[in-house]
Amino acid sequence: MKTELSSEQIKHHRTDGYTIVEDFLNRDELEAFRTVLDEALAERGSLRIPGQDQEDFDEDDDPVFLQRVNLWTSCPAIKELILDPRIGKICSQLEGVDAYRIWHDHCLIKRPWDNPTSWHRDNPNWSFYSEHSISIWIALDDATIQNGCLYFLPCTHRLEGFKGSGIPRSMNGLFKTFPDWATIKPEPVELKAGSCTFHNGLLAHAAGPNMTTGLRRAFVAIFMPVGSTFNGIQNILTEDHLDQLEVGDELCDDALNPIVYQK
Ligand SMILES: O=C(O)CCC(=O)C(=O)O
Ligand SMILES: [Fe+2]
Repeated sequence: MKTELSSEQIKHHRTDGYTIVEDFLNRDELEAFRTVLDEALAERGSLRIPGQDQEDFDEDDDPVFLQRVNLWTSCPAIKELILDPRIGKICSQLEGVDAYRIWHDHCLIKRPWDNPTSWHRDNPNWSFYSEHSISIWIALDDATIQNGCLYFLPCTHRLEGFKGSGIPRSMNGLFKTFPDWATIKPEPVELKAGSCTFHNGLLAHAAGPNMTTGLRRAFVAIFMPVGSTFNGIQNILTEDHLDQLEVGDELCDDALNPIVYQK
């Protein structure tokens, strides 16, 4: 795992909202991860979010990707990678935050002809608000313009507070909320398998459709600063967990959201 960051990467992250780490996983690590992911997916079946009754989007006429949330909770090898403190340390260096918990992980598999992922911001959809939430997006296949790589709208993480919730159905949805952003030049990020990006949870981003006959597999993990508090949004929380939370409570369940890094 490549865990050293340059000062340029940190600077770029803070100004533009994202960082690219080439060859984050080496060939052997990538192969091993693909294998454990296949096993974890087979074990999970069609359940999208553990503890919630939501099956797949497969019934959907316009699938965007196949999504499986919180595989780390059932697969020890995924847990080992995703809770690795070296990833938490990268998040800490990029965002200038001392300590992180995992929020959740998910694998996002764009199958042949799956639709684009519309422009959206992540953090307004999560159960806490933070200017410093951050995701790692690991390419498990080469991510290309053809098969649905990510696109970022640079610097948008520093604009408009926590406005812009939801993932609009249409590509132009976010620009109805933020018309000024329609002139910001999108930056596509093609990645070799094993490379990754980190993006701030307020940065606007999207992905293209998969116009190939192969899969575009990505594994994503989301980290929240220690001390983040519940904002009333359910997101991936179970009904039981939701019943126990009041707005303003710290999200500090060490079983569900363990600390991954403390400076
Ligand atoms: O991979 C995709 O299509 C979307 C990923 C995304 O929105 C995210 O990781 O926040
Ligand atoms: Fe996203």
